[in-house]
Amino acid sequence: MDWHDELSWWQTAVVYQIYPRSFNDSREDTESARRTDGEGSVRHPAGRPLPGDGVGDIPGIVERLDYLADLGVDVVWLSPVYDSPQVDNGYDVRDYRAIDESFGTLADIDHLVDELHARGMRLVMDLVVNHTSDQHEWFEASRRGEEPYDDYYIWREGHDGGPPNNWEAVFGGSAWSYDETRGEYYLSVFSSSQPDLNWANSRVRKEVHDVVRWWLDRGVDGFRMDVVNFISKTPGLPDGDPDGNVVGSEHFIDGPEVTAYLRELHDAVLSEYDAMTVGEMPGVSVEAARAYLEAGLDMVFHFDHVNVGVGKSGIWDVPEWELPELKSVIDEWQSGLEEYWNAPYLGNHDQPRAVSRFGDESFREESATALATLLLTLRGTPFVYQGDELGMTNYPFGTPEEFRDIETRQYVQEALSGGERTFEDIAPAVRFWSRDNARTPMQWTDGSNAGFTTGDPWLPVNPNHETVNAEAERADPESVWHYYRRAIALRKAHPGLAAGDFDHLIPDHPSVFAYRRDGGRYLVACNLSAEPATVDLPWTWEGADRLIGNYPADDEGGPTLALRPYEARVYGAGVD
Ligand code: TEU
Repeated sequence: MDWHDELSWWQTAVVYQIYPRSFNDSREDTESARRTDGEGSVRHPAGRPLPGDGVGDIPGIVERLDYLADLGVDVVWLSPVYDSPQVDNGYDVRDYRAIDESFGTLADIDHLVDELHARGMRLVMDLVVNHTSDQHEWFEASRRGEEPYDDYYIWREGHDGGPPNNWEAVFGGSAWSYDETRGEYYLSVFSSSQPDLNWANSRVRKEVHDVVRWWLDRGVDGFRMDVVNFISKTPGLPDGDPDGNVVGSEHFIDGPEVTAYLRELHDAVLSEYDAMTVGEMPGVSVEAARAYLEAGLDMVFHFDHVNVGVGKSGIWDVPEWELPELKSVIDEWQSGLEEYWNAPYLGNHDQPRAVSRFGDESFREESATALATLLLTLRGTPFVYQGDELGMTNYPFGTPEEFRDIETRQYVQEALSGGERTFEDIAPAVRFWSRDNARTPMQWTDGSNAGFTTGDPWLPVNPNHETVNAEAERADPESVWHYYRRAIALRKAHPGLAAGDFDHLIPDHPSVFAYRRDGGRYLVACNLSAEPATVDLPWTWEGADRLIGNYPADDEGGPTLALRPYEARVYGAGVD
């Protein structure tokens, strides 16, 4: 069967996520430009370029497109670049039709689309429409009670001198904030500067449809939809289970109208375009995911694998987990969406670095490449997070002041507010989980600020950029970068790896993740531990070829494989 005829462009694609703030800074710091020349015009002191502003930007992305084309990725997903006060680094949108000045202009994004398309690549934007910024003009009008905006957000009277119900925000504290101007509480399930839109209001839904159409007409190729399973709330907003992890979340996750809203968005707008959609869905189950895919979404990001080992108290404990748990979660999703499509990922801008989370920093290259093998041989469309192709790791954070992320800062403040705990008590979990780990600047070179900026980077650069950087890795054929490149090329050459079925082997094995793909045409075996492991695998070894491996080949393979620490191999039988 010729898979190419069957699959849509986004099914054979490899997506690369860019966190624009941390990718590449190409723009001058206008403040320091003014400082250098008291007259306000720009002058280059003694032939030196002006320092960058320390924040990545869209022209900086354009500068690196050949790097991405060379890596072999097909689609770029940009975390939000819309106009925003940046309280949550752009996940708080002030204007959906404007670009934040720290990132560039609409002309810059048009140029980015053109340059991507010229290379046969596509652009997926982040659509953040569960909430807006509290500085969005809709919210400003809403808090003044102006029609029709008065009902664009979720406003309620207080209850017994407190908030309307017991719901908590994902970033801590009550999900309600009192607004003096309006004299009512508004709902915000992330931070108080991110008020939730009232999707029950058809005008709000129409506004979102218009935004989506506006961007598609501008030439973008799809959307990653931020927390899009949060848009429907239980009518009447009843109290949540007080023992819940995030109290009330059962009333704002996978709510009663959510699939209807997504179906409506699909039918009204998306169905007219050849666009790709992926919904980010904390707390989603396989069964709920099927309903979302039936409602017209192309893919869903679930959280079950990134939450392996996360206990009842949420993410602020260092997770303890065993490999069979991770394997079983991945199997559950691979098998459970057999009739649909998956969106595998191991890292993003909210998660620890994949090597630090699922691998081992002392086997950095081995574990980064083993994880690459896993990511790129699962069924679905894989999402590679920027820097993972270099094997970037968590940052050695020290004091609480070093963190920038609103989620981390709010947690630290809340945890220390009782006076019972010190920062050292919570530091291991904070250092492990902080979203800032994934947000340190991309490591381009071993030079100053890893070549990310000529100014002061908004977050410090990981000191390991001296060895972990794109320039050094591109010059070394044995590097993590080259392995990613080969694994991406392998996947492209074998669409059966993208679309064929997934058959889990040895599920109880404590250290080896092994599976067959595509009716047994492929065998993948990854030792995800620091100890050697020997396994017998049921597979057609006759005429089998080793397609890729992250160690030098030293045996012919099968049925008994002796795998070294974090060794990964892929075999094919009867494939070209
Ligand atoms: O993330 C949703 C989400 O659930 C995260 O808050 C996640 O659970 C947490 O960060 C884990 O530490 C999306 C965006 O990806 C995130 O960057 C935003 O902060 C959030 O929505 C609000 O828009």
